[in-house]
Amino acid sequence: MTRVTYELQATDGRARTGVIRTTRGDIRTPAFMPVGTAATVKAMMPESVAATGADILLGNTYHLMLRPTAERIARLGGLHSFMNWQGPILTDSGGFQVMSLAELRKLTEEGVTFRSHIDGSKHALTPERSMEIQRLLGSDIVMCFDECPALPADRKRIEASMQLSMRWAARSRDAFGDRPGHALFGIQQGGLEQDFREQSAQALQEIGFDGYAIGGLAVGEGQEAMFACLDYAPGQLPADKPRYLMGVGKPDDIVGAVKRGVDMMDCVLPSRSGRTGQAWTRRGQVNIKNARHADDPRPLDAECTCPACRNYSRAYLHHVFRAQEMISGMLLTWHNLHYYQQIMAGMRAAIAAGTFATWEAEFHATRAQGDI
Ligand code: PRF
Ligand code: ZN
Repeated sequence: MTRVTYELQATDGRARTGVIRTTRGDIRTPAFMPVGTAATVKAMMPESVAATGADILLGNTYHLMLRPTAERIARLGGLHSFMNWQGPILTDSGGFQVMSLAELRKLTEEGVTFRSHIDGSKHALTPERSMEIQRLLGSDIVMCFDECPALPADRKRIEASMQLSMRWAARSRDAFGDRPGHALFGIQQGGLEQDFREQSAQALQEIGFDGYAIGGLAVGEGQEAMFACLDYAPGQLPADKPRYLMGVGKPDDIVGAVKRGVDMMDCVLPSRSGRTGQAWTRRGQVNIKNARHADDPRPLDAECTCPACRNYSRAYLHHVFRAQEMISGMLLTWHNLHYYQQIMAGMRAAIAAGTFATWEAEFHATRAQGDI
C-alpha cells in the first residue's frame, strides 16, 4: 500500500496550495474539514457533504469510543463503511474533547480517566489506547494524543502541559508503528509562548510525523493573539509536510490562518450554526430568525449556487426555522458548508495564480458591505 504524501504546488507569500494524496483520495489544500463527530455531519447526507466540495471529514475518538464504541465500528467494517463516506477521514485523538466535555477528569502521566458525558460510565484514554481506537475506526489521518490547557494559563502550566504532550507524542508514535496508507500527525502545543512553541516543534520533528498540527489555539485567546502566534508557529514546522490548525474557525480566522501558512482546518461552526439559524455569507453573518426576513422573497445569497440559495427564499428559511422544521438545519448547514468550501476553493485558485492579496482584499471588502 502506498504512503500518504504531501505535494506543495505553489506559494504566495506564506500561503500555500498543494495536495495530500491518500489511498482514499486526494485532499486539496488549503482544506476545510467538516466535523462528523458522531459518525455523521449533522443534518447532511455524506453525498451532500461531498457535493459542497469537501475532500475529507473529521471524526472524534472521544464520542465514538463512548457510543457506539470503536470495537463495534470495527466489527461492522470500519468508520468509512459504517457512515458511508468513502473519502479520507481524519480522527482527533480524544484528549481535547475529554477536557472540554467529560466529567470527573483525572490527568496523570499515564493518560486521562474520566466519566462519560452521556451516561456517567468510567473510561480511560492513553496515547496507546487512542492509537488503538483510531486504528479500529480505520482513520486515514490519526492524531497524536495530547493535552491542551485553556488560555489564559501561566507559563509554568503551559510548559508542563506542552512537555507532557511531547512525551505522549513519542508514545503515540511508538504505539502507531508503521502503517502504510495511514498517516500520523503530531500536535504542537505551547500556548502563546514562542519559545515553548519552538521547543514543541523541535521535539515533534525529532520524533518524526507525516504532518504537523498546531494545537492549543482558538481556546479563548482571541483572533489578534491567535494571529500573532500564527505569525511564527507555521514557520517552526517542516515546509514539506501538511500543517493543520485544529478547531478553527470563523471565515476570517480561516483566511488569516491560510495567509500565515496553514494548510488544513476543521470547525463545528458552519454545521453547528446552521442548526441554530445562523448563516455565513460573502457579506457576513445572517441571523435567519430575524423578523426582517419574514416577507423577503430573495435568496440568502443571490450568487451562491447551493440548494438553499438556488431554490428557497429568505422568507421560507425564516419560516422553517421558526416552525422548527428539520429542513431548516439541513438547508442552512448545506449553505454554510458550501460557503466555507467556496472560500477554500477561492484561496487555492488565488494562491496558484499568485493573486492571494487581491483575493483577500476582495473577501474583506465584500464582508464590509454587510448583509443585503
Ligand atoms: N488538540 C487536539 N484537538 C484539538 C485541539 C488541540 O489542541 C484544539 C485546539 N483548538 C481543537 N481540537 N487533539
Ligand atoms: Zn447558499
